[in-house]
Amino acid sequence: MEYFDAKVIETASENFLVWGKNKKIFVKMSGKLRLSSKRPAVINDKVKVSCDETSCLIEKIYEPINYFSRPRCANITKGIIVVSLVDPVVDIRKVYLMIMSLALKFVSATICFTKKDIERDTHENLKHFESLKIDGFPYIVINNNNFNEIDFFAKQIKNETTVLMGESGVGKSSLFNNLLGYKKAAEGTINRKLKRGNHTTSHHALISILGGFLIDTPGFMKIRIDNESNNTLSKAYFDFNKYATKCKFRNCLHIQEKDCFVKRQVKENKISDVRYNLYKELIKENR
Ligand SMILES: Nc1nc2c(ncn2[C@@H]2O[C@H](COP(=O)(O)OP(=O)(O)OP(=O)(O)O)[C@@H](O)[C@H]2O)c(=O)[nH]1
Ligand SMILES: [Mg+2]
Ligand SMILES: [Zn+2]
Repeated sequence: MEYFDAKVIETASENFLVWGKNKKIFVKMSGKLRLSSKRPAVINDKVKVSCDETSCLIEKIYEPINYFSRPRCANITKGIIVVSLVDPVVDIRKVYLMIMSLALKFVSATICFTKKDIERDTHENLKHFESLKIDGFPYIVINNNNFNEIDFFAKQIKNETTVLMGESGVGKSSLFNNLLGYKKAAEGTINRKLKRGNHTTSHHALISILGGFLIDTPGFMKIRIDNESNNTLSKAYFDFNKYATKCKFRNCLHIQEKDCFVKRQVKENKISDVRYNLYKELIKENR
């Protein structure tokens, strides 16, 4: 029996592809781990694998720096939230929920609007840009069929482990492939210099890119923030924090409190009202 550490690079129900000992290996979770683990191994988990002559098994999942159940992934340092302008039309509330789910795990978000080539509903979309602009999140508007935004993405994902998240059909895989195309081109030159190949590059679920990793995930429609206390929720609004220090009460939730500096920022349009109203709803739902 042989043991070694590996990285999960693809998952499909009970089957996993891991990268270990400089090759791709198909594995399943060991029976013992299935019974004892609270969750399955997910993409980008670091795992301990055992191999005998016939098969390999995941024996242990190492404690990740963070874990997401939707989309399933681990050890993430950056989130790119992909939202299409049309087909489907973006629900800005879902975007903010995704930003929050990342922020709760100290992961910063970049927003990528796709399908700018399809012109419809312009007025509604402009409103979304405005609120994201006010809140200061980095964002870009792209056309996946004519992609030349590599400078922006290089800046965002360099040395990061990035997950692409968003509803089904918004263009995550298209963006992934566009970045993969860039990677292939860029690595061609590097590899020629180093005179060695890179086996992970051909993989389409997790690729190594720009000193980090990029993960494509299946889309999801629903997103919920569960089991968080109101104080945690208010802290997940990173940009509120810098104003919250000026609220009269130290544990101000920025709802009914007097002398709330955050509420004043909303009035003065320094925090978008769309985002503040969603925050209020979340706090209410959480009661
Ligand atoms: N016109 C246009 N079509 C796009 C653009 N981006 C993606 N599409 C199309 O939108 C459809 C869905 O794109 P995908 O990349 O498969 O979407 P996805 O987010 O990976 O979807 P799931 O895998 O289901 O989560 C495909 O038909 C793409 O060709 C874009 O910028 N412009
Ligand atoms: Mg896809
Ligand atoms: Zn306050």
